[in-house]
Amino acid sequence: MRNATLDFQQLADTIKSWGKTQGFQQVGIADIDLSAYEPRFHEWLAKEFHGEMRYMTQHGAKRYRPEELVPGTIRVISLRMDYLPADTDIPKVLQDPNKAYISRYALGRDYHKLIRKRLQSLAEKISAEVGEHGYRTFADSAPVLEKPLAEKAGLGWIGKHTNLINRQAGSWFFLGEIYTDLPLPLDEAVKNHCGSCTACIEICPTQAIVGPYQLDARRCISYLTIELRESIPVELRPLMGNRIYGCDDCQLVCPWNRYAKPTDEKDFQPRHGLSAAQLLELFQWSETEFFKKTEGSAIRRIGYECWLRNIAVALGNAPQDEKIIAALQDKMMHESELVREHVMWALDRQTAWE
Ligand code: B12
Ligand code: SF4
Repeated sequence: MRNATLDFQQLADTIKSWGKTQGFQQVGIADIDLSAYEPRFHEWLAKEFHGEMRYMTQHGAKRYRPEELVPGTIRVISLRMDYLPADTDIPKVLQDPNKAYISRYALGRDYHKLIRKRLQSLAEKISAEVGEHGYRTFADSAPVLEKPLAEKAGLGWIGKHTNLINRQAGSWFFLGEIYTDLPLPLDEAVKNHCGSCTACIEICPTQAIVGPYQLDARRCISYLTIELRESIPVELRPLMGNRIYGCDDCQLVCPWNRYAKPTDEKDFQPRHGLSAAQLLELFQWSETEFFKKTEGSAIRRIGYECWLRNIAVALGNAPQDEKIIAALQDKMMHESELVREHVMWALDRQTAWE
């Protein structure tokens, strides 16, 4: 039974302070009307910007109608968790073509499980306070339009690079949600502060931001290195540089990230020296080593084949080097056709000068 004498304003304040004790930096509350975002979502799909991410086309209206995903939902509690580790010396790694750039969100433990566990604890605390209530927790784990919900909940605005930006915290954060049937008071959306800045659009190595607020995922290095399981389009490979897992360029250049604070979350700290590893060292990991060293990390999801594929592209982009040529030659007969094809491409680039 639900406690009939609830003060929902007080409950919302309490949930926000509990959210902080669970390691979230901000909590906001939105209603479930995403009708303003629905046509844009359809446009994005119609242009095929989702590429091979078929999961974006499935689930019908559930993605933009929360009450269809979880019947009874009337509010969404949206939460932000910052992930930027301190001292990872990003420019130094990005500018060293022999080093592997891994996007900063993926250096530590996989955020999906961690955030859902924290959300579950928070939801259980709410249950203990209010009695029975309907809820479900998400962290990039279901058809949920996380950025629009967070924008409505006042956590920030969707920037021109399409990530959510917060005036005090930049954009280096994850989002998570609790869908609930509690009639909590709503937070107000904040204004968009991108102004006339187009730095993210200009810096994108593959020109994936085809217009303000419009991302053609098929060109985005994050998609190419993480989501795509096939051959990387040849014309995009030279533009990827040394980015072997995800990409952060559009966030790095964003002026609002001057205000981002590094996380002290233990689980988000870099593991196995992945924040500045040598490409050659990672390329030489055996499959067993790959699975051992990526245990509990989001990187594991791409599998060993795509790991080698991505590093081969970066080695093809590195300056000519005998050691690189030897390492590539070593994998010319790899059992995976995908790996062989990217290794041959890289070898052609490495030996083009001879
Ligand atoms: C699919 C996906 C991707 C795809 C596509 C990205 C994208 N922009 O959609 C790829 C693989 C490329 C990707 C990359 C990354 N992702 Co991602 N991704 C998702 C996922 C699963 C769905 C996003 C989605 O719904 N896309 C659909 C399209 C239509 O959305 P959209 O491009 O944002 O378009 C909307 C708005 O821009 C707006 N809009 C469109 N046109 C216009 C025009 C105007 C004028 C206006 C005002 C608005 C507007 O309406 C659209 C509909 O809502 C979410 C998790 C989730 N369930 O939400 C994580 C998520 C968005 N990703 C996240 C992260 C961290 C990343 C990366 C930074 C990872 C990395 N370092 O490599 C990059 C960033 C790349 C980038 N510039 O966006 C975080 C973002 C956190 C934040 N601060 O915003 C999320 C929320 C995951 C999480 N739980 O934390 N991702
Ligand atoms: S993540 Fe990289 S490739 Fe993708 S839009 Fe941003 S700058 Fe471009």
